[in-house]
Amino acid sequence: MQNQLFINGKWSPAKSGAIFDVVDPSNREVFHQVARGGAADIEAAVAAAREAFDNGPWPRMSGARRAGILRKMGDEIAARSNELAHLEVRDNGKPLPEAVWDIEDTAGCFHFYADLAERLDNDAEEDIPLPMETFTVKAVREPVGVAGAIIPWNFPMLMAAWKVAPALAAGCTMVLKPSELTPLTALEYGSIAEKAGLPAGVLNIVTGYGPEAGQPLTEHPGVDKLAFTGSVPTGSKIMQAAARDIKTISLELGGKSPLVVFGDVEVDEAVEWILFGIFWNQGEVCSATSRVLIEESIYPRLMERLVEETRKIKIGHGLEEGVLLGPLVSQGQHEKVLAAIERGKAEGATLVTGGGVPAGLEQGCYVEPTIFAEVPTESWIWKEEIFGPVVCIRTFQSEEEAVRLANDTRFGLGAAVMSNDLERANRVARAFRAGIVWINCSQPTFTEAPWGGYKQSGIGRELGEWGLNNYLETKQITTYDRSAPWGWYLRE
Ligand code: TXE
Repeated sequence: MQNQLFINGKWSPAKSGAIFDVVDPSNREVFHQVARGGAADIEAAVAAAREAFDNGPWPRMSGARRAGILRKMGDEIAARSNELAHLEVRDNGKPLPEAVWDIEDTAGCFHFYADLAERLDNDAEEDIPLPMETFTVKAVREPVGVAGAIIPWNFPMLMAAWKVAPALAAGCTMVLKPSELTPLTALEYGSIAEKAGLPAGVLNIVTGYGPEAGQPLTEHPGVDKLAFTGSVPTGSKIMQAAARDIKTISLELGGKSPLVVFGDVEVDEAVEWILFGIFWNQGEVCSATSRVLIEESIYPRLMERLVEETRKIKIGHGLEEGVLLGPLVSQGQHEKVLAAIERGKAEGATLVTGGGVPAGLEQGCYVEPTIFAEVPTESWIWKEEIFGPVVCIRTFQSEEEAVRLANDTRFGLGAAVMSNDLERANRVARAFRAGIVWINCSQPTFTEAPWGGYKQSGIGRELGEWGLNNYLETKQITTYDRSAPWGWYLRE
């Protein structure tokens, strides 16, 4: 387990010498300590990234050569998947099979962007057709410069990959600041980069707290682009910091995503996706379908099965066989989710099941899978992101009412609809004001497809070609055909 900062290809303690604790959420015990980076470390990391961008080989080498190194990084992640998944369970709490998915997706993300880096050798220049022959114009795509990436704790290694892989593919250099709650797998990128032969200074990693390490990164004039995944209030601060120097930004923020279930679906099919939509990764998922709208005709039967299956969910340590719900990431998140449950009760929502700390698991940050029904639309729990295993349910009578309730939110990240009538499902999918829409499922995510939100859920799209474009500038190069007549001032 690494515990130092990775700057300019070297491991070093924080300049202040400070460290912070890494806590296992399954028992609240400190099991490691890492460097507590601050403004001086960010200064060194940005200087290294700046030098690597302005004078180093990385932005200047062919896409194919960058692809070779990205592929090696992906291969190394895949080769270490078991060890990295175990580290993720210890740091974040999630069940091992879900951590294994994360690491497989992380390796896949590096392989995907390796292919796109290679394609850039042909795609980076495009001739723009003009209605005249006096000029020829090319659009040329170039790396945006030094990227600052600030990532959250819910998918620590994967959320970093969504930024590191496309940024490196584009030819950017970067400074990565992981969440203080889950710094361990992010630090492993340092040794992965070393092994793959990534030039020094291209990827720098500074662990530390948001205000101490994150903020100086967002405010640094040497950073050209900021990429952030996290909460809306922090996203807003990052946007303000970016505004001062007109940095490009991409933001992936929170959500309160709806899942609309029409009465014509099989009850058990709906139960499966409702459960997966809110309880995988302990509900600590930005796109979790945390508001479920059920057509009245199917409601009693569906609720009965939903409650029955929810009560069967095995809660426990992420390494225990068969566990589907691990502890929440931290003491703070645990308190936040339990407080939200109390608030829901006080606001008049009906607590159908769960709502507390599971018996026998008091030593960790565990919360029972919780269902609220008849949740008032004006209540806090209906409107705000809880980011835990808590689902809010209401009924609806018509398609129009379902769409109106689904869209009545300041967020717009995900939305899902289930119906046997695909025409209706597609109509509703298009009526949703959200960036990611699922039909007859909830949550499946693909490296190839665009990911991001409408409204307060963010700005820009990650993954796929969109993710690469986040890290590219477009330059226009216009060439004058000197044999053609011109002369504005120097006329004959
Ligand atoms: O988020 P923050 P927190 C939501 C979720 C959760 C809530 C709070 O509802 O309960 O946010 O979680 C860094 N300048 N999501 O406090 O603050 C911080 O160090 C620069 C949704 O963990 O957004 C961390 O690396 N950086 C989400 C990152 O921002 C700053 C995932 C995220 O932390 C900073 C996580 C500052 N001033 C939480 N302050 C999603 N969309 O997936 C903090 N940071």
